[in-house]
Amino acid sequence: METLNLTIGGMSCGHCVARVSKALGGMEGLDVEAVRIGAAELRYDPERRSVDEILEAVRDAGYEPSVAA
Ligand SMILES: [Cu+2]
Repeated sequence: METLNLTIGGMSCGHCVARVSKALGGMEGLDVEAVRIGAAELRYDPERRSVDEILEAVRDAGYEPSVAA
């Protein structure tokens, strides 16, 4: 598993945290370590999941993710 830290624009409250958690929580090959307002800490299996797919899921939930440095 690889670690992936995201910064996520557009999150402002607990509902946003719940939406992002839900969007990511159902994905195979992805473990959600933590979601906070504006950030998420994830672990993913690069053989089953791409970073682009993960970013896409967050975008589909209505937010603006980017990979943290
Ligand atoms: Cu919110």
